[in-house]
Amino acid sequence: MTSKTLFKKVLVANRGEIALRIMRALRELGIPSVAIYSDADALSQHRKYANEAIRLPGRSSAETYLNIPKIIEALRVSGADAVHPGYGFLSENSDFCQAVIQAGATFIGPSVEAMHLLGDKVQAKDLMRKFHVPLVPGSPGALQNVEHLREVIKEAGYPMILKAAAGGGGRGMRIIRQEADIKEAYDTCKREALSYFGNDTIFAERYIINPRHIEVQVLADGKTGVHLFERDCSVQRRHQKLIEEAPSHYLNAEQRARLGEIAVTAALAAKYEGVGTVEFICEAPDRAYFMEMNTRIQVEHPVTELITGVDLIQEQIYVASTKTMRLQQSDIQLRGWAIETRINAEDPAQDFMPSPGQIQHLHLPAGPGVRIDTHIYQGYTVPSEYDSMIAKFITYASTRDGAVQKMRRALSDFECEGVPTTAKFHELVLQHPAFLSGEFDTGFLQTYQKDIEDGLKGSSADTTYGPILAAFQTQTAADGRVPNLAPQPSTWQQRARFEATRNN
Ligand code: MV4
Repeated sequence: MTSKTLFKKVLVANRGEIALRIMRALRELGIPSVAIYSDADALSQHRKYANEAIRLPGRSSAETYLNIPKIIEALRVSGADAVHPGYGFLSENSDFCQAVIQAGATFIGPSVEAMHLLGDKVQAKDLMRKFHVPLVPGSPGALQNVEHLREVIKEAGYPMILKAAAGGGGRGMRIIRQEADIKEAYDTCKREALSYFGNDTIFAERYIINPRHIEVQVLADGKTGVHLFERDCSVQRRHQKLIEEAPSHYLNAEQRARLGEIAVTAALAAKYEGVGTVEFICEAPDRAYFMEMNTRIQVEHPVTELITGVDLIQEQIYVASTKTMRLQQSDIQLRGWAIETRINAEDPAQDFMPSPGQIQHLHLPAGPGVRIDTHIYQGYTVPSEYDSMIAKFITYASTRDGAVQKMRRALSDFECEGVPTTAKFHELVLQHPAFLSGEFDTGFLQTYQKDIEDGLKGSSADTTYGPILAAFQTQTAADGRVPNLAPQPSTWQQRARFEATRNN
């Protein structure tokens, strides 16, 4: 594939679907992989798939996938020359990056300096301001004290939002709607920033009500960079993304190109190396503001892979090992539409309570335009120790309607017994008129919570929005017929019932 030498062996410091995804890319590149696995993951696929596997004693994240000394020891034992951190766990921890380098290996990600800088939202915004990357209006640097905050509000008005400089992902934010909120919000935000992130630096921004969350995928080598268009992640619940799609229905081609350029500017400002994501909130298609830059491969990277045909993990490994890029902007074309739903072992009818346990029966969807990234198998026990995501369903078609149709088909083909999942919830969202219209923002689930809850409570997914849905389908089906998407009864369930009777 190339005359440049790639890594000789890579340790994957993660678990679950992303560990498998990375090991598959390594295998394609001819690079042996090393797994690390906890006692809770002794029967996991990532352990089996790797060329070598090293046990990290313990079950909790703290004892295993978050334990820097244990992972560095595994790195030494394995002789790997690079570490892929995946997402979550230590992927954005600059101390881990430093420790990997200290051990003589390469961290597959940006430099310690870039990670450190971008991890501090105040520093990151100061840098972006210098490069004319648009920021939320009325957002100065760190707040010195509550008087400083009062002055800022006198200028910018209400509502305002307070965030922790070391935060991200929405934890510890405080909204200020009136003067009476100021003192309490300031004190609470500062206290929570210290206890959650070990750093009490906080900053203020004008609060944008129900923005769209649009993020741009970038790839850079420190000197040059490209963007791979955007993902729209507006369907989220309590800062957890549930559905992502690419491209965004919200942007036209000109706005898309402009946002891509801004994202590349942001990456180059940080001398960024590797794959990264520049997060924006949008209050209008031509008013997108930089929020933060994530220095990892993200959960939702497959939607970008499907619309561009680029294997982001392979490119990430390529850039990390050769320090050069083999793609330029003109190599990257947007084609079609992709949607991802995150299947979590959670019960949507019980406020998304995690539902670990054994998968008694499993049938995964497949077929054209359907990609399933997962580590689960029939008989697998979903451990209670880690994140509850058990699969990602990603569908691809030439149009948004086509990708939605495929996703609804995939979700209804899915059979998973023994562990409640969020699949049914996704079916309800994917037939909601507001989702189908594409006209929604981060307030979607709050606004339509009742519709979805009613759907979960019994009335079948197919009848919930029956009349509106039928109208939509009649409008969109090319031949004017209303397709029957009602889930078919599971033949497995019928067979199981039959066998149970027979064995009695
Ligand atoms: C905001 C905002 C409104 N105005 N900042 C939440 C996660 C973090 N990355 C940024 N977040 C927000 N920042 C200003 N100035 C609204 C949110 C927000 C949000 C952002 C993206 C996706 C979902 C969200 C849900 C609620 C709030």
